[in-house]
Amino acid sequence: MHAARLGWDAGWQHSLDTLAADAGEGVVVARVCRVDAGACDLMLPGETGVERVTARWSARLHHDAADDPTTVPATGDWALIEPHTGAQRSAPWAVTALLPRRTALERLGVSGTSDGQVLAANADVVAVVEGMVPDLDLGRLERLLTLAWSSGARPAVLLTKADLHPDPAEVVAMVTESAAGCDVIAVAAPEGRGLDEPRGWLAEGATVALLGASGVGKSTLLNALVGEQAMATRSLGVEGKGRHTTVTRELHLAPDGGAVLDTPGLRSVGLRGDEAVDEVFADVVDLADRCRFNDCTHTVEPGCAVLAAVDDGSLPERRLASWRALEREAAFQARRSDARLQAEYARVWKARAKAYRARPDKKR
Ligand SMILES: Nc1nc2c(ncn2[C@@H]2O[C@H](COP(=O)(O)OP(=O)(O)OP(=O)(O)O)[C@@H](O)[C@H]2O)c(=O)[nH]1
Ligand SMILES: [Mg+2]
Ligand SMILES: [Zn+2]
Repeated sequence: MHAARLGWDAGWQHSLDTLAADAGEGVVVARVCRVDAGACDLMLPGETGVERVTARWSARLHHDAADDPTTVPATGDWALIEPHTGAQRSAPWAVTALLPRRTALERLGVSGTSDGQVLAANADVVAVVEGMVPDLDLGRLERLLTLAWSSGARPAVLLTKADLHPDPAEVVAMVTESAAGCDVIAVAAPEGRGLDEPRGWLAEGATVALLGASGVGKSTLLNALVGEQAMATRSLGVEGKGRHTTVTRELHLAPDGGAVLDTPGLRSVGLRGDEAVDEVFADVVDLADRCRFNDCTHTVEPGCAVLAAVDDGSLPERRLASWRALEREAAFQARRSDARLQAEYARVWKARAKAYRARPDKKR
């Protein structure tokens, strides 16, 4: 069955049955593999293999997106599409609904509002990619890991360019301290080193999203994993700050199952406020639990276990500062965004499913 090739399983079938038990003829479910303004490319299981089609948003999707931009189809989404009435040749299909997401990798919207932007939908693994050279940025890694944990997917860290570093094992050991609870893997793309584990995730049918700054080697990894030049990578000699090689988020099928979702390097990744900062800093949170005072601010208090750990060198001061900064940012955004709006997220999905079932234009 070609649908399984795209990540379809019994859970998605159930979700489809719930949403569109009485969907009309001609309704097809397909997976979004690339998003442009107002339209997207999707992969759908066809007679002879996976077909690719283009679809525009239906009027209802446009309407919903005005209230909440996270409801716009994102790469990795499962979408219901229907033949476009008055078929435009450019896009003969219309996206009418999305299946509720299992996971969503989100960042604060670029406009600086509390609305999020979905970078990847329905990823099973979010791999934070960081280069061992020239400069491994631990603070950035912690920030991206926070998003990865909050997505609901399994987080992992891929440290690229291990072939250029004199002691990759040392880097892995250092990063492991900042990435409790997830695999930290050294990768050297030219030698094919470190690819067994990601290949294992793909073999299980997982969708793996690659997240990281520009130039760290995400598209190089994608190409190594899908075994072709699926995505252009930066050529030698054009290395430089501020240059992005990948500009779209794209989903690519791996040869033996699973899919890889490549993203453009992010310039800024603001937190939305509801992220799992504590997951990334479990070690600091553990220490804080052992402070003498419940409301310890870990600045001047006697009996502060956090400060004691910094003193004896077991907690790097940099990590404490990073935790503080991300906590502050998350708390600030949480206050800004209407807490009730967040809680209504699930309600909105439900209402949308109901509206879809009750739509007047339903074909019989
Ligand atoms: N030596 C070595 N070079 C690598 C490795 N991974 C990536 N590179 C090089 O790093 C440069 C940037 O790689 P890309 O894959 O284009 O980086 P990217 O993360 O996709 O960048 P954006 O698309 O701008 O976000 C290219 O010149 C790659 O050849 C690696 O493991 N070892
Ligand atoms: Mg790229
Ligand atoms: Zn304390």
